[in-house]
Amino acid sequence: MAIPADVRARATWLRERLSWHGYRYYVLDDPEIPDAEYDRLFRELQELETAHPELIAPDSPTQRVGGKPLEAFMPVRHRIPMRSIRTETDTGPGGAWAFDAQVRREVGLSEDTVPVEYACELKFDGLAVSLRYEGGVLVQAATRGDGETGEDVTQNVRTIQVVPLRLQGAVPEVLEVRGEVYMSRPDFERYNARQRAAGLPTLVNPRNGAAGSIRQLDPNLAAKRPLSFFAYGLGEVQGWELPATQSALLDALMAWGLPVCGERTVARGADELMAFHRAIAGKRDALPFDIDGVVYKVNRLDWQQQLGFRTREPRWAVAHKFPAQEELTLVEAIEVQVGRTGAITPVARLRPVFVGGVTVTNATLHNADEVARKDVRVGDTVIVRRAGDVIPEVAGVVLERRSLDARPFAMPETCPVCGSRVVRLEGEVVARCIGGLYCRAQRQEAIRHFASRRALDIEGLGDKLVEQLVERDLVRNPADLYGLDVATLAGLERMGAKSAAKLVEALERSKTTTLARFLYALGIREVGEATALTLASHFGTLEALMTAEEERLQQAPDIGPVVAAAIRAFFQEPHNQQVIARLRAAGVRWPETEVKQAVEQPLAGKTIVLTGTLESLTRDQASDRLRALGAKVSGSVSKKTDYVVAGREAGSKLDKARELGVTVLDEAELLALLEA
Ligand code: I6G
Repeated sequence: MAIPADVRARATWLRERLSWHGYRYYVLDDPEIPDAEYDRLFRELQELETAHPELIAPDSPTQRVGGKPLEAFMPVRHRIPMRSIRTETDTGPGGAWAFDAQVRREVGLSEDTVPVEYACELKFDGLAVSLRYEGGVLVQAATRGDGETGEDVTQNVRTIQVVPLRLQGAVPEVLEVRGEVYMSRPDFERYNARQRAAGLPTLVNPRNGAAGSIRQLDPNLAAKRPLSFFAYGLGEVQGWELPATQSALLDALMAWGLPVCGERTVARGADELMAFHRAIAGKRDALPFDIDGVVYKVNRLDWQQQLGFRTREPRWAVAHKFPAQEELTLVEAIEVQVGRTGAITPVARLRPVFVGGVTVTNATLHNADEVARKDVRVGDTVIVRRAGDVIPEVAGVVLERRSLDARPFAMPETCPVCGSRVVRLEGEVVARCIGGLYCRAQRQEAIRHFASRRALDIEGLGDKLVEQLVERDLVRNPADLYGLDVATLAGLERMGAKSAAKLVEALERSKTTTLARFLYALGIREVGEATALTLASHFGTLEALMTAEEERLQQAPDIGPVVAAAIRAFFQEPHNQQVIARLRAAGVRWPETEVKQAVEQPLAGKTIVLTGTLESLTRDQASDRLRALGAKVSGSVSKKTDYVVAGREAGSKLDKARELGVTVLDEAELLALLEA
């Protein structure tokens, strides 16, 4: 039966709109319509295609996942070989100078002529692929393989949302786009957290995540591991005249709707190459994906052609490395730490190793299941990974290096600190010491948490001091802190009269706080910073919260039965009630005006990012005050950010704000906003 013309037209319109909105959402991170509207259009197209299967086109957004599992990947011969790029391992300026000198020599430039122009890009830590578009439609995706022949991974690459199934605008007849498939760090962390919770194997690093997913024979499984893609070059092209430069080529790729990384620039001469290297090294931890260096390419394509190739590598490009984010080291011991809630966490004590810019000596192993799953043993050689702001991790064990006397870990049956029993409740992955506040480690952690920067922020009350205070039984709970005097403190190790006096002042200062910080500081199970904020603004007063029944607690946003039960149990405990009463009697207080309904909050709905150093208040203080006025304070800049507040030495976040056209405020403007 012929498909009515209006149905066909509607399907075409829906496909185009969905492709456009997918591009806005995934590539530009700047959606034009709400998710619910996108979902509605998507469902409408799915329904039309189900009713009229003839309407289904390979570039339909409904067709990203759906292929059958493959028996094997078919070989794909690259019409133009996929080269790898030479790596410069000298991570200092020598790397940039050597490359510039080689290029100048080979293009025949003398010392005193103008500097060579380079396109500077990032060296993504992923998997190289080639995407072939014919008539603007994605027809094939292949891995690099040996450079001459790769594997056909079209089904899996189609599941990557940022890869357009159809290019936008006037496109060449044939366009092969070369680039890198990668897994973002947040996606990697989320994936591993889910796997850990389900007791399943974790990924060693995002690169393995990307490679494993691309080489997955079942595209439905591949789609479950979210991947991304950046385009950086071309293979075969028909029906398009190349522009004059690499940077213009990248602009053209972007105009066709392909994702090109925004962290790129054009540099002139070796010093500017090095400046790019330094700038990116400084931002590396803040990027949402792993890179292992930067790439310099001679910008003029005619010079690239003239320079040609040295065996397999282009002479016109080089990857200038950064220090590694993964290294090998030895597990010298596996010990356990007792946390604030009694959770017993195995920790690997490592032979010191420099990785990701710091010397790492410890890495958490999370819990006994994780140790068993990774099969980490004392004496093993392990891969340590430290990337981004994430704490160092044992990513995996090098089994070939295992010696016969490597010793497996066993969870202790009693707490190494207080000797109480260690139990693991059904359904929990964590083993806990049942000692409660009898356990010195738990007391210590509770005090440390209470004094921490984001809680009552007691300056000068460091870990060693807390340890002494608890060990000497001077402090058993947070309220005892406010009974300390200069004479007692001055008698402690490494404390003079001056630092003792300073600490007493800091204790005094800490008494003026916010209800949200106070709630967070109490260390109630399940109540982190965000929940504390919700509770403070929902209940308004501590008394209202302390007397609320579970049902009433669950009326607050995002408070479910588990959290409600934990809060209720905490406040019903007489010991906790006493500590709270003593804290209040000692003078711990917060402004009653802190709590306002959303309508009265002048910054409700605004997202604000703070960057750089502020002169008149700390970033935490600024965040508190902004939140109290209803703003959401975020750590990263996107198109959805309303303001970026830039203090002294603001870095990449300020650059990103300017790039995205987000309003930037200086400190004076921030203060005006807070006062208003
Ligand atoms: O492996 C690579 C990573 C990044 C590249 C590359 C790149 O540009 C940003 N560019 C080329 C030309 C090649 N490999 C061969």
